[in-house]
Amino acid sequence: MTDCLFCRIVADELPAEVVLDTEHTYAFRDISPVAPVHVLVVPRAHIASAAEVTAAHAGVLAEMLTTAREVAEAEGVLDTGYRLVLNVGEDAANTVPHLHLHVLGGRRMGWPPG
Ligand code: DGP
Repeated sequence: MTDCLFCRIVADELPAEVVLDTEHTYAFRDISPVAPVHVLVVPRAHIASAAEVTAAHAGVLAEMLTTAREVAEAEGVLDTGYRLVLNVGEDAANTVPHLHLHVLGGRRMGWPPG
């Protein structure tokens, strides 16, 4: 989708600090980090949100999780732990309509989230 922010980042039309680049996913640093490690993992192909996911997306979803693990390892938080967040819809403060997994780490996080 040419008017989608994250599609444009994946297509290298907009700059981003890329952390990992795999066959079906792309990982780059969040522009407004809320933790020392804050990386977004997105599918290269446009999926609007987690609410749009179907069984046909199983492969790319699994790859998002393995990419997240590789990000955690590369960023040095695999052993200390990391949080994976998918925001869906307005109440969850979802702002970008392209599926993205937040990989957060490097500090102790509370539960439940605020
Ligand atoms: P969400 O609230 O789950 O929709 O998160 C969207 C995230 O995307 C938010 O943490 C900020 C980040 N973001 C928004 N615009 C850009 C951008 O242009 N570049 C990068 N790297 N991150 C962005």
